[in-house]
Amino acid sequence: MIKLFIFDLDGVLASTSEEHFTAWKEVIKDKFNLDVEDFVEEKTKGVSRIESLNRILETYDLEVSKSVKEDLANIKNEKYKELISAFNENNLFEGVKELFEFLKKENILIALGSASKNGPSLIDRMKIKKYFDFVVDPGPLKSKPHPDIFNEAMNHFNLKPNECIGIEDAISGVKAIKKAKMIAIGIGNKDVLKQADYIYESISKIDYSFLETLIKDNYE
Ligand code: B16
Ligand code: MG
Repeated sequence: MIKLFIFDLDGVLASTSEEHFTAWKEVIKDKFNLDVEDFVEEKTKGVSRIESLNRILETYDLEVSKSVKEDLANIKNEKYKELISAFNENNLFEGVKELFEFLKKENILIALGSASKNGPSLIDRMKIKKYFDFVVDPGPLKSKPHPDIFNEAMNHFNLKPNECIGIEDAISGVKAIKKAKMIAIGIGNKDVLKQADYIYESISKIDYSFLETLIKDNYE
């Protein structure tokens, strides 16, 4: 029986994975006069701010000192915050509130399992904070694809992996859920999120009768 759903934020509840990548593209263009290509976006999804930067630098064989990296990460965060400064409940993806209402009716706990330090302020501004029974602080934890963020939510409620479902849009996030031995629902492209147990194009496409069955089944 499922008792907890752990939601990723960027790319699952709102479009903010795009704003994260736009901010990185601007930072790298300004610093190195280089256009980061679209295929790099997936590498930056779900991983921490500094790991996203490391992955971009690695892709283009760029080497910079630790302090320059820290500066770039800070500039990126300021740009990102500027890009989402007008975000409000209208930026929530279609079907998110309805899904939360459905889960509440089924007495399912809801946790936020985002790698983003901007997550708490964003859910506040999008007026969905009230639905969350727990918000994981990613600060001290190892970033996805490590399972720590998902384990933290599970442990907070003293649950077992087979009582939890994780919902993710990133390859690193799906890997983290599977390492935590939970059911993974992927949101996005089925050719990309191959490791997920179930894949939907978006939150609004999730089939509630299927979820009802999934919640009630016993998984070992
Ligand atoms: P911040 P998620 C992740 O959020 C983003 O996908 C990733 O691109 C970003 O680097 C990471 O949060 C850290 O975000 O810089 O705001 O702390 O997808 O796990 O909700
Ligand atoms: Mg995400």
